[in-house]
Amino acid sequence: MAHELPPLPYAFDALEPHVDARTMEIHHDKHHAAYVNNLNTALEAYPDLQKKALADLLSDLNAVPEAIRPAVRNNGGGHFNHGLFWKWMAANAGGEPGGALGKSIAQAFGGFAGFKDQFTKAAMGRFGSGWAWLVADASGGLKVVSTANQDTPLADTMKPLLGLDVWEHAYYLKYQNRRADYVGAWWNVVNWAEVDSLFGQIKR
Ligand code: MN3
Repeated sequence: MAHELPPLPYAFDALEPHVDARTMEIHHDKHHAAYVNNLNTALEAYPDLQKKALADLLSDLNAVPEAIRPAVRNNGGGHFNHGLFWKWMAANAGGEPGGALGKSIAQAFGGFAGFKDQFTKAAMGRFGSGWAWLVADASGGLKVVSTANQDTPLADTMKPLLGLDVWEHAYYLKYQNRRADYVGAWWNVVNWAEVDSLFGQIKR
């Protein structure tokens, strides 16, 4: 069965003014769609791999034949990361997480401000294209990490709880070279309800 582009869970302009409609349209309809198409093309001759869940493929890339491993890593990673990314944003969102998630973030990073600072540093420090992440490691501990290109934390047995796309295609139309402005504005659309839901699923 072929992988499919999930619909954006809101209108293109839902995240204005922080993330602009034109960027969302191209990002979802062109960039994410291309990852899905390229992944399906790579898997065409591998019916067994088509049946595997995407997260399973990406968690064990060494099990993917060398001939298509880079394509699966890049395009499968792109499909996986963006599928989460759309849900990590919402209109009328932002603010700070409460409950058990808020407490765990405060404990791990010395407060929400400490977390925001580490995450922003990871987003700004990623040279070229990639992602900043809040992840849970194998023992459930919270960490901030960064990956290059479309690499996912899954490959390092970490579960992504929140991720920020810092590829230029995610912000260039509105922010040009000002990644810091994009990262700063993005906090206004973070969908903490989705992060909280993922947090509830991790083993601790
Ligand atoms: Mn992207």
